[in-house]
Amino acid sequence: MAFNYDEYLRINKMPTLWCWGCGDGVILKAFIRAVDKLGINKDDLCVVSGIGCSGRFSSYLDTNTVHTTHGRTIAYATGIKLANPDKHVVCVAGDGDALAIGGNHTIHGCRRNIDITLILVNNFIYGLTNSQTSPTTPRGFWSVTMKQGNIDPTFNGCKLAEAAGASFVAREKVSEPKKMEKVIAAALQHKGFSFVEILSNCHINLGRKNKMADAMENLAWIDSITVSKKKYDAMSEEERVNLLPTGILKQDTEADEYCDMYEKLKEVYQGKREKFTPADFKKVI
Ligand SMILES: Cc1ncc(C[n+]2csc(CCOP(=O)(O)OP(=O)(O)O)c2C)c(N)n1
Repeated sequence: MAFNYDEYLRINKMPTLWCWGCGDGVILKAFIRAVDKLGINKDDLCVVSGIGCSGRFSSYLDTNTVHTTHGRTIAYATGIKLANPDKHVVCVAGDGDALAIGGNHTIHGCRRNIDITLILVNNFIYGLTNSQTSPTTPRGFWSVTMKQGNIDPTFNGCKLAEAAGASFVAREKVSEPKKMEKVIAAALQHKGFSFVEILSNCHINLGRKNKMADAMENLAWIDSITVSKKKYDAMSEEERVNLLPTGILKQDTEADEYCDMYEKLKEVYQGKREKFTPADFKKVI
């Protein structure tokens, strides 16, 4: 029997505001299937989204949701997670949201290794506001703010997350919905900051002006710039240029998680109060 998504959706919000063929719907469905497969109770889940097309996740999902300000998902999610360390807290944000205006928050979420999953929906452009250059817009691409071609160097979100200290880093693409579901499930199960970049199409605001007339052409372009981690690892530096590896790129299950450390610190401090010494701190980390 076909999977029934209704239980996880706010049906009264349907149809979505997403353009016909947008990858956001494919990601939403993969996320729902991952949550269902893991048997996560809707009451034990909180989805925090920013502003943008991807920000609509919190409108459509029938769970605890917060639709926050542009670029601030991690800040809100950090508070939610610290107050509810036993809940799954998931951020959904676009490339503009998580890497431009919210880049600082993303870096520090990764650095703290707080147990939050960030699903970065990378469609290589500011989608909702109609085609401004984002940190992932490829060089030479047309955008409404760089009509002669984008000259900005391109950010690699996964490399950034890895360097900043995220203990789980993965990349997938909407043309591989099953793999995407698996990677999201692995991220939800991982304890620590999990950074999942999903490469998605925006054939309306990126594609049409960049010789990709429809969703399929946009997806074919994404296929042309991606390769599995296994193949990528076997390539020379020269062959890797302009290619993005997909799959789980990093997973460290030993790294200290922020809420755990915070709880331990609280426990030791409460037993000691003003008698708390640096030696007591050593019991925490
Ligand atoms: C503080 C602030 N700055 C700018 C905006 C305008 N704004 C709304 S969405 C958006 C960009 C969305 O692009 P992205 O984050 O890549 O998400 P997408 O729409 O592509 O999913 C911008 C600039 C805003 N709402 N708030």
